[in-house]
Amino acid sequence: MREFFIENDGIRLHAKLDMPKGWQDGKKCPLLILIHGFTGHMEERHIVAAAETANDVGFAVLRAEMYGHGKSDGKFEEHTLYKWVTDALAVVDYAKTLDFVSSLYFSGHSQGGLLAMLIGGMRADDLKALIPLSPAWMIPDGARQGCLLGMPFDPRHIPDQIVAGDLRLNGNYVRVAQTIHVEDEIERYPGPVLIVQGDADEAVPLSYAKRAAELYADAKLVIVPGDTHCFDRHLECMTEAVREFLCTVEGIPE
Ligand code: FER
Repeated sequence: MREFFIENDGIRLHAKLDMPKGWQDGKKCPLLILIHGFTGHMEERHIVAAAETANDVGFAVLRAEMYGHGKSDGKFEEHTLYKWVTDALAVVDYAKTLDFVSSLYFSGHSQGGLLAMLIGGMRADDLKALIPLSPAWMIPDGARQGCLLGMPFDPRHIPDQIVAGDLRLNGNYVRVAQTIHVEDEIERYPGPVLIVQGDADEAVPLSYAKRAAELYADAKLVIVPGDTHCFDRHLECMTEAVREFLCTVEGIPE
C-alpha cells in the first residue's frame, strides 16, 4: 500500500493505492478509483470491502478522500459538489500518469456515487466502466425542491447554513447542487455501468437507481434485498456484484 496526497489547486487530497496480489513492477493492470460518500472516508467497511474485492480479481485500487473529508484538506461545512468534481478530475488526471494502468474504472458510494455518474459523463473517453454504489442522485433534486438532510428550506432564498443535528452545510453547497443535472452526464456515458443498492436504503430512494439503470445505454442494477445504504446487512452481496462485473468487463475468468 502506498499512502500519499494528490494535489488539486493547493488542496491536498489524501490517497491510498493498493496493488493486486502478486503484482510485479513492469506489469500492467486495470485501476479502480474508489470514493466515499458524504461525511464518509476511505476506511469505511463498505469502501474497504469494495477495494479488497477489486484487488482480489487483479485490479489496483486508488482510494481518495474528497474536499473536507477524511484526512484531506478543507472544512466539511465548506465542501460543495463542484469542489468534489474538480477533486475527482484531479484524481483521474493523477491515475492517468501511472505507467502500470491498462484501463481506468470509477466507483463511488452515495455522494461519491453521484460523483461517479458526473465524472463518467465528463471523462467518458478515460473511463472503461462506472460503479455507482447507492448513488445519491436525489441531492440536486432535493436542493432544487428545498429539502436536504431532512431539513426544509426555501430553494429560492437559500439560507447561509443548513444545520441538521451535528452536521452543518454552507448555503453554497445548496447553490451548487441546484445547478447539477445528472441526466446530461448519464447521456454522455456509453460504457458499462453497475449500480448496486439495498432496497432498505434509509438515505437514498431506490427509484433513482432504477431510473439511472433505465437511462444509461448499458447499465446493470443489482438490488440487494433488505440491505441498507452502507450494505450493513449483506455486504457480501454488494462485493459479489462488484466482483462479477469487474471480471465480466475486464474479461477475467472468475
Ligand atoms: C441528503 C441525503 C443523503 C443529503 C446527502 C446525502 C446533502 C448523502 C449521503 C451519502 O453520501 O452517504 O439529504 O443532503
